[in-house]
Amino acid sequence: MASLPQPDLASPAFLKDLASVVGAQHVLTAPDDVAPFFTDWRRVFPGSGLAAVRPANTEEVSRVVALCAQHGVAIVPQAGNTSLCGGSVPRAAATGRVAEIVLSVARLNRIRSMDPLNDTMTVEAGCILQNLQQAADAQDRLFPLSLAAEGSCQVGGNLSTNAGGVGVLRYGNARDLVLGLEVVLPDGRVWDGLKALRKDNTGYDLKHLFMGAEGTLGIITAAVLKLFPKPSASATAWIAVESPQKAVELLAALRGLMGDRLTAFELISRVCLDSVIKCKPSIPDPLRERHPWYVLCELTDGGTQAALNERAESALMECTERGILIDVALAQSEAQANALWAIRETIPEAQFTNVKHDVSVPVSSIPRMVEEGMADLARAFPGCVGYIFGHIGDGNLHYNIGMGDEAGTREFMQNIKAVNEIVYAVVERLGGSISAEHGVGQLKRIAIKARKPAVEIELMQRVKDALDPQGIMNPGKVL
Ligand code: FAD
Ligand code: 2HG
Ligand code: ZN
Repeated sequence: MASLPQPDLASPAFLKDLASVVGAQHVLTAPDDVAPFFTDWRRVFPGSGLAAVRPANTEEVSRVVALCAQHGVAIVPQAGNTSLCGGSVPRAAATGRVAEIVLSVARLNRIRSMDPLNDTMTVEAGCILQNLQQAADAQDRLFPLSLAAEGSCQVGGNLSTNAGGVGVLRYGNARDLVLGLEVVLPDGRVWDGLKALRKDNTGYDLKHLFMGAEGTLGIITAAVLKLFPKPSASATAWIAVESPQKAVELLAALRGLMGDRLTAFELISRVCLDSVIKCKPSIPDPLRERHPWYVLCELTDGGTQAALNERAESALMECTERGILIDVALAQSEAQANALWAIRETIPEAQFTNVKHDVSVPVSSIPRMVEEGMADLARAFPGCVGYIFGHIGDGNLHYNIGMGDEAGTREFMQNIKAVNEIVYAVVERLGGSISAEHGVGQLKRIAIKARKPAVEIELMQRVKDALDPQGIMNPGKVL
């Protein structure tokens, strides 16, 4: 295992050298300036470090990394800083003797090229996801990665976490949307792998090492992303179901009836809807009656809106007749569809405080995950509440646990380890994963070590040591 570097801590010469590369105004050290870079989105992993450094381009990233390698200073790559597992911030000073900087890629925010005929765009790591969706749209194309943080997360972070989101069912995870990468390696060299090819079998597919590596192997500075035809019609439905079992049956039925048109399929529990309405009282309940579970579903197609509406209505009617769903509201306008999606996108904000999990199990095991997990939790913590929702089309549940009120939940959070153990045990029993999309970061590194086969951890460590022998890339994350 690589030993952590012995840095010449906060050497003024080092900071001066950094300033000579990126400009003094882009080496932030004042407490107020660094605070947004050293604290995570949920403010549960406060960290500390030498500086936040903001290079403007790949060459500057390369020179900053080379300087860090020379001085033995660790680097925390950061994009939009929306990580939910403490991956994007330095660790607390208490954890060590390691000097760390945050290297923000936010200024690498150019779209280098668009090639609509090749259905690709080459973009820099600091581009905000929503800006990329809009740029694709302007070319009459779709970039399908979509998540509630899209207004602030950046594509370098999306690729480094292999983000999921609401379009995975049809378009895959972030790594499925990439053809090529440019990466600054831990010694400062640049790997130009910006190929825009759909077929290239010339050896190991190295780009996949860096995607999902959470900044532990190098810094992604640019990527060639895949574009897709822009759907001309979309139908959004808010559907009440009796149970997660019925939701899974509905998924199978709609896939059968609608095929690939089924683009998003999100489970939302009633307690989640209640928490959203509490957080934003202007949000209306889409259906008149209360129901225990809902599915937010989106269908997209290339034909006319009328043709898709007709298909969607007939499929939903059939599911009602077959007793799979209880009630449904089909959006009649874009504004209504947006209002339904606003409910879904508000959930993370409404669920700011609780014990979060982003687990996955085979889709067929979703009902058992909900029932058995909640039964085990209720035995250990009577009165606990499952704020359960998520991307069940991908077998991915956000299995967030709290008490009925904020004060109780805050106290309950002291049991985080015991709660995790219970949830992870059910996940393991069902052949699942303890992190389907948010990644490992600081939060789950001990947990994955205990759960993955020893040989898998050893292979991961060997890859890490081969690429980052000094151990300067995002230490204390993932491994
Ligand atoms: P950051 O948080 O800055 O970084 C994430 C990780 O990547 C860190 O380990 C960091 O060190 C590393 N990293 C960042 N940039 C680089 C780079 N250029 N090179 C190498 N490593 C780098 N995630 C999902 O998968 N699906 C969701 O639906 C989803 N919804 C979310 C909703 C909200 C409201 C929030 C706050 C988060 C959500 N997330 C979701 C988690 C998070 O947004 C995603 O993981 C996102 O992809 C992170 O992007 P970011 O730009 O914020 O990266
Ligand atoms: C989502 O799907 C995110 O909205 C966040 O992955 C999940 O807040 C959460 O628990
Ligand atoms: Zn999610």
